[in-house]
Amino acid sequence: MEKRTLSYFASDVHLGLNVKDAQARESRFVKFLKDIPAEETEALYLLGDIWDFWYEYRDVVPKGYVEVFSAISDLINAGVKVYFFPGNHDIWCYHYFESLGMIVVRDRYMVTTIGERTFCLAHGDGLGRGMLGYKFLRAVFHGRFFQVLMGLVHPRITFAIGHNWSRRSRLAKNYRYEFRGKDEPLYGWAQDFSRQAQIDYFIFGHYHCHADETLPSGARLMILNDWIDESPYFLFDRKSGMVGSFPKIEK
Ligand SMILES: [Mn+2]
Repeated sequence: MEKRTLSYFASDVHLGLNVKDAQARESRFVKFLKDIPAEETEALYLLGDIWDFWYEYRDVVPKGYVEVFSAISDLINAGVKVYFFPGNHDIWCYHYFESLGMIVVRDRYMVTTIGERTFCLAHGDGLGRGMLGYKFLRAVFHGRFFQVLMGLVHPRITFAIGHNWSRRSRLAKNYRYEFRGKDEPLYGWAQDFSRQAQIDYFIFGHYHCHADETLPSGARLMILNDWIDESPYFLFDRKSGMVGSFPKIEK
């Protein structure tokens, strides 16, 4: 009997974002990683925007986050699979995360079976109808041409642009999103998807709010909140199913 039965899901820690207590947020994330019981855990899914701005060059990576990388590395060495889904803030990772042993998922979403349940996992940006301007930008940012061009720019400029962009983001202005349920394009996307494929759980980040809805198909759509004010994660146990969200969220 496999003794690793736990899977953890977290997203949108936005490490490096200078909002509220950034250092305390990083410490909370390190504590979360260290508290994962490695011998009982099969996987940790980091569903995007773990960094507020990540840009790596072929031979140069952003400094800092030593404890984060060390905690992730400890989990990997203890046999936990650590998946990293680049979000819209940390898409510019190339080889560094893989070199640490993380499994980087570059597809828009990943379908996987854990125990007897099927999961569809993604950061969640650019899924659903509309958002054509956004999808275009996303394709440009992910494209080779843009990446080669950016690689020629001095880090001081790249990071100035990145941090300026992040200061202007809605998050920095303490904007709170309300998930609009069935009016949300993502909701429609998940509903359509689960008509073609048997999915038990959709888990996404990106929206910076908590949501937990049952779709007409019967699938459960769960959205992870960000780490600005708390340290949210979902936990699935092969033995007992979806244990739910932590900290407990009142509906
Ligand atoms: Mn985010």
